[in-house]
Amino acid sequence: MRRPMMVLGAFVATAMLSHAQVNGVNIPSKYGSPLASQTNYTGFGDHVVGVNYGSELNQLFVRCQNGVLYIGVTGNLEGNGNAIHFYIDTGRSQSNTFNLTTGCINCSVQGMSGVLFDHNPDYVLGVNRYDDGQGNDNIYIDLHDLVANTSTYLGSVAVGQGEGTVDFGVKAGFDNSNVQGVTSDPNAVGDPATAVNGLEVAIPLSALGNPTGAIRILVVLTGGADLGDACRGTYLSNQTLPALNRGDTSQQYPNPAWARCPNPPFDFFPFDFTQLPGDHYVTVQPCPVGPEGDVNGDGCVDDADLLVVLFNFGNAGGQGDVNSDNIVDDADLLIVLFNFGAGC
Ligand SMILES: [Ca+2]
Ligand SMILES: [Ca+2]
Ligand SMILES: [Ca+2]
Ligand SMILES: [Ca+2]
Repeated sequence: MRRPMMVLGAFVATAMLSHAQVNGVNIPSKYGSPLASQTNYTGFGDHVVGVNYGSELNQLFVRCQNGVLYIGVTGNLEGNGNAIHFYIDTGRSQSNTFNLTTGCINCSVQGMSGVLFDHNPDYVLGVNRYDDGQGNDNIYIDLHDLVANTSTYLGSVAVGQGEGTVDFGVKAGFDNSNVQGVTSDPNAVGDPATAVNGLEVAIPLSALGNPTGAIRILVVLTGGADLGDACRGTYLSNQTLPALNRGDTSQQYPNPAWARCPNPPFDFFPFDFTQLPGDHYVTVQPCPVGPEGDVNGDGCVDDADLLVVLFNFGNAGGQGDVNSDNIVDDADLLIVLFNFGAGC
C-alpha cells in the first residue's frame, strides 16, 4: 500500500505545480522558499489600502520546469510606467555592463546602459505597467539581448486578469492587490514574507538561447528614463532582489535615482553594484525539456505522467494534452505508454 500512496502524493504535488497559472496570485504556494527577500524600505511608495500608488519588491521565487524558467516576485507596480527588470546572465556575456542602442522600447532598460553589475547579464526581460485610468491597465513586456544589441516588444497582458501569453511563448500575469510586505519607513521595514501577490513570468529557455549552465538573475525596480540626457539615464529605485543592502542589512539605502548620475551616498558614475557588499544576483540551474510524454517535466516518463493523463482524461486540453490537440484522450495516453521509461 505504501508505494501507491507515495506515487499519488508525488502526483498531487507535481499536478499542483503544473496546473498553476502564471497569474501573480499566491506566488509562494507555487514555488516554495524564496531565493531572495527584501531588507530595504521602498523609496517608490508603499501600496496600502486606499491608495493607488506604490511600487515594491518583496521576495523573489524561481523554479525551472520542463524547459521553462518561472519567476515570481511578490510586490507592486504603480501604473505610471514604473518597471520591473529581470537581468539574466546565461553565460554568453563576458561583460558586467552593456550598451543598448536599440531606441526606445521600454526606455528604462536602455537607460540602464553603463550600469555595472555583479554578474554578466546577457538578457533583460522588462515589464512596465501603465494604467490610463480609463479601463486600460496593462503590463507591457519586452526582451532585450544585451550581446546582440536587440530589443523586442513581446506584447501586453491585462493587470489582474490572470495569465496571458505574449511572443516567444513567454507567459505573464500581474496582480497588484498586495498591501502587505515591506513599508516605506526605513526604521520599520516590515516583513516581506507577508506579501503573496505580484508579478509572475514564465520564460521558455529557448527564448534565452537554451542555456545549459547556471543562470544568474537580478531583479530591479525602476521609474522613467531620460535617454536624451547622457547623465540621467533611468530612475533606479532602492528596491532590488537580492536587496540593495544585501551585504549589510543594517544599512538602509535611498533610491539611487538617475542610474548614470552621482547621487550620494551612491556617488558612483555610473551606478555600480560591485561597489556594494554582497552579490546582487541569485543562481538557478536550467532544466531540460523532458522526453516526449514527460507530462510533469521531471525528465522521466513514468507512472506519474500516466496519472496526469488519466486524471485529466476527457478535458479540453490543458495538463495531460501531450499532443496539444485540445483534448486529453487515448492518443495522449498512447504517447505516454509508448515512451514509458524514457529518461528515467
Ligand atoms: Ca508594502
Ligand atoms: Ca555587489
Ligand atoms: Ca515525468
Ligand atoms: Ca491530446
